[in-house]
Formats: sequence, C-alpha cells, structure tokens
Amino acid sequence: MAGSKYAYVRNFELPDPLLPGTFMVFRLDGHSFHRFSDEHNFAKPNDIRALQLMDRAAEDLMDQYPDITLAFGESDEFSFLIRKSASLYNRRHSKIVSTLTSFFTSSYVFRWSTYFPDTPLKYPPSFDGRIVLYPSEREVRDYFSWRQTDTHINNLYNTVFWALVQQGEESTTQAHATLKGTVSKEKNEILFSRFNVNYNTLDARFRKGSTIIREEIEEQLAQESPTDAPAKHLRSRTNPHTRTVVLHCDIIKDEFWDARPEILSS
Ligand code: DGT
Ligand code: MG
Ligand code: MG
Ligand code: MG
Ligand code: MG
Repeated sequence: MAGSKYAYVRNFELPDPLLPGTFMVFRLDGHSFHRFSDEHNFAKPNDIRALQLMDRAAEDLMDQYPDITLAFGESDEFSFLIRKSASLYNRRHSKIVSTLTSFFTSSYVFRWSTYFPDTPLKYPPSFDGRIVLYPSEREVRDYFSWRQTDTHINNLYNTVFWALVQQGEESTTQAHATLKGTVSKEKNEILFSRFNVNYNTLDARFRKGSTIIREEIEEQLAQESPTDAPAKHLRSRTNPHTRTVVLHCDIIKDEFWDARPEILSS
C-alpha cells in the first residue's frame, strides 16, 4: 500500500524505547500546585482531602496498569515502580509517560467532587510526568528512601512553619527567619516547647507519606499485621483477586521490603 506523497513525514517520528530489563520509576508532580492549593483553599500544612484524592488517583492507575508494583506519594507528587520485565506499550517512553500522566490527571478530576464536595474546580489541574530508569534494586530502594526522607524534611518544616504563623502569630517572613539554619532537633524542640506538640505523634500519613501496595485478597486477610494499619482496601476492578492497600509506614528500613519480595522480584 503506497502512502500519499506526504507520508514520508512519518519517518521523522523516531523510536524512543526504554532499555529492557531495567526498573522504571514514573513520577508525576502537580503543575503549579502552589497556586492550585491556594485557589482551592487547601488546609495548611496538610489537606487530608487533597492527599486522599492523590492516593485514590494512584490506586486507579495501579488498577489500570498491573505492571506497577509499588507507589509512593506525598504533597502533589506520586512515584510508581514499574517492574523491570514490563513490556508495557513496547516500553515506548513517550507513550508510557503521556498515557499514565493523562490517566492519573483525569482520575484526579473524575474523583475531585468525592473528596471536595463543596469546592468546585476553578480550572483544570495538570501534572508533569517523567520516567527514570534504574539498573538495580539498590537504586530503586534508595530512590524511595529519597522520596520518604523528603516527605519527612518538608513536613517537619511545614508543620513548625505553620504553627509559628497560625498559633505563634509570626508573619510568614518572621517564621522563615525563625527556622533559618535550624536542624531537625531544634524544629522538634520549637514544636514541643512553644506549641506542646510531639512531632512523632502526628498522623503517620503526614510524616511518612502514602505507600500503595498490591495484595492478594485471601492471603492478605490472613497476614494482616496491626502495625501496617491499612487505611483503605480497594478491590481491583481489573483483577478481582487483588486489591490495593494504602499504608503510611517506613519504607527506608529493610523490614518493608523483606516482607514483600514481589515488589522488586520481576
Ligand atoms: P511545579 O511543581 O514546579 O509546577 O510547582 P508547584 O507549585 O507545584 O511546587 P511543588 O511541586 O514543589 O510544591 C507543591 C506545592 O503544592 C506547594 O506549594 C504546596 C502545595 N501543596 C501540596 N499539598 C498541599 C497540602 O496538603 N496543603 C497545602 N496547603 N498545600 C499543598
Ligand atoms: Mg517543583
Ligand atoms: Mg508541583
Ligand atoms: Mg511537588
Ligand atoms: Mg491512536
């Protein structure tokens, strides 16, 4: 079948395969959510509705793409681990990034009113997406440790900052100055001595972010550990034998990974 005389332009579309046999980490992040969170009156420092909506969109994405074995989210971002053997869209880079980013975004909008029943969307939110390839389990572990450490650093800062502003009656400029150069221990001390808050007793969702795993339904019931305290179980729409579970637990230490070898195994 001969194409039209214009069809040669197709040759300018170059293949963009991702290296086989490597872990893909797909991360998306809300575009200009500083503004979006202001315009939609997100609570400071953490809006539970906004965080739960992010978790829900991430669960929708995991349900749609069985190659995702793990997700981790904080603030306006989510990271997804795609198994190294995945042949998803023939590992075409743009196809994967654009389709997954689009699906997450439309789920976020689709479910908005469930989490924000009294707050109409003022304009369409968008997310950026990227994929980074990692050759071994070590880098994947370190990647997720990096994100959870970031969650801790940001949340501690934001918690003290908004306590100084909302309860300490400091201006935002003063609060920034108060915190400038302080280490974690000093931030914890400010929270405790001035606001009677023990940081370690704050909601684990805020301190540890959201980790989403996939579990077999029967097995999971038998193995449920009280320390994991699953916040929610969502039965898969695409595979009725599994469900996603949102956890707010440590993923830096070995324990989490040792208990779930399937996350990294294929
Ligand atoms: P970007 O990602 O470069 O397009 O710019 P932003 O503005 O999205 O910046 P980013 O991603 O570094 O920081 C996330 C912003 O989202 C940050 O300004 C705080 C806001 N945000 C995220 N979650 C919450 C929340 O639960 N409550 C409030 N008040 N703001 C939040
Ligand atoms: Mg940014
Ligand atoms: Mg952002
Ligand atoms: Mg962000
Ligand atoms: Mg098409």
